[in-house]
Amino acid sequence: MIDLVLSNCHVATMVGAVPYGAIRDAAIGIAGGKIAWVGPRADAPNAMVTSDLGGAWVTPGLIDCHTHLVFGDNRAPEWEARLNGATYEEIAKKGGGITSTVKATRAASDDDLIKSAQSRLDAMTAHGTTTVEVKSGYGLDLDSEKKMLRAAADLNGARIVRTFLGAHAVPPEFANDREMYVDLICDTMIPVIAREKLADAVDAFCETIGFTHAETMRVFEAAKKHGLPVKLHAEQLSDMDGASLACRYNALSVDHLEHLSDEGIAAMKASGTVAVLLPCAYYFLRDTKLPPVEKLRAANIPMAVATDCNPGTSPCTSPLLAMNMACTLFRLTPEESLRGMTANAARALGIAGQTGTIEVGKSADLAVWNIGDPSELAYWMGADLLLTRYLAGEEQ
Ligand code: DI6
Ligand code: FE
Repeated sequence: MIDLVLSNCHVATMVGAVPYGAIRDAAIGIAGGKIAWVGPRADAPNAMVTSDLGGAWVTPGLIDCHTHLVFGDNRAPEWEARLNGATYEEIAKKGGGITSTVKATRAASDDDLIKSAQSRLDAMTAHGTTTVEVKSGYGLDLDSEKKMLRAAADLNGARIVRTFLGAHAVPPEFANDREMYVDLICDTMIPVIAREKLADAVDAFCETIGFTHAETMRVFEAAKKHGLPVKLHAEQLSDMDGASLACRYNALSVDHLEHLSDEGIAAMKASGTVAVLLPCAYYFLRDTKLPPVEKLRAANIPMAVATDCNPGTSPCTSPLLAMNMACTLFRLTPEESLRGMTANAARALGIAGQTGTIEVGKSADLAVWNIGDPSELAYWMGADLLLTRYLAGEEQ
């Protein structure tokens, strides 16, 4: 029996060959929190309840597949310093940057972390997000990393996918012994986090100001040993050949990719790894090196788009703004940007069987929009286009 039919709507299923997988004048049937039927309104099944959407568009609920949503304080002063000429790397080397957020995050109570992250999540969900990936990586000791991951699980209003990012920066107390910090990640943090099921994947920051290729490999070995899939911040500020490394571990995604090489693209193609593009970080750092989108497109590599919400390089809580920037800055088409925030984002999180498209059997995670065409989602900047959301069939 169908519980609810959403009727009198246009549906961007994001499946099939027509643009947006669109079905006009459509209906969606929901049963037990899942999509049970989708098709032309004239053929819709009977249901206990029918809701008339008045000609609105329905898309899959948006999936923000790369965020650092949980953190203490913010870095507005550092941003001002950058406006006056300081670079991100200079600030990081002086103990600012990620390290200053680590200090604030360690000092924050569970409650502080949850409250501030919840208010950012509320802004995201108001723009149609139904799934958010949340990384740790501002604790950098076992207890503080666990505190972040627990805070992420306590957030309300969206499906939360958690990623352990202990290899985000070397914390100050290990500044003179990086190897010991990598030992701690591999021998203590990953085993505990895997055993206590506090994360769904392991990420690392492979970068001149982050971790070397060899250190990243050690982290991935530990993840593999403990049954956790990997992803990587790769080729953001320089080409460290991180994408190829990650693909040797069948990474779900490699993220940023401004400096991605042809070898990296070939490796991604072979391993089916998703390219996660983060145009808000590119914008906020006033970067000029564009990711090789045309080559990714030509190689048929699935591209996802995310906010990268974090206090240092992307204080962005709008998935729609990320889509707009993916188009204006990176030259994605509006359809690619929506696919990047739905179907391909689900792939980047390994949850494509559950959400990300409007297909029978998937969770009824839906966003209902006040627009005349799906391209408007990426077109308007800062507009409130969302009419309502459904999460597992429940109106939010
Ligand atoms: N790359 C980024 O853009 C963020 N983390 C990372 O590895 C920035 C994190 C920060 O500056 O706090
Ligand atoms: Fe990031």
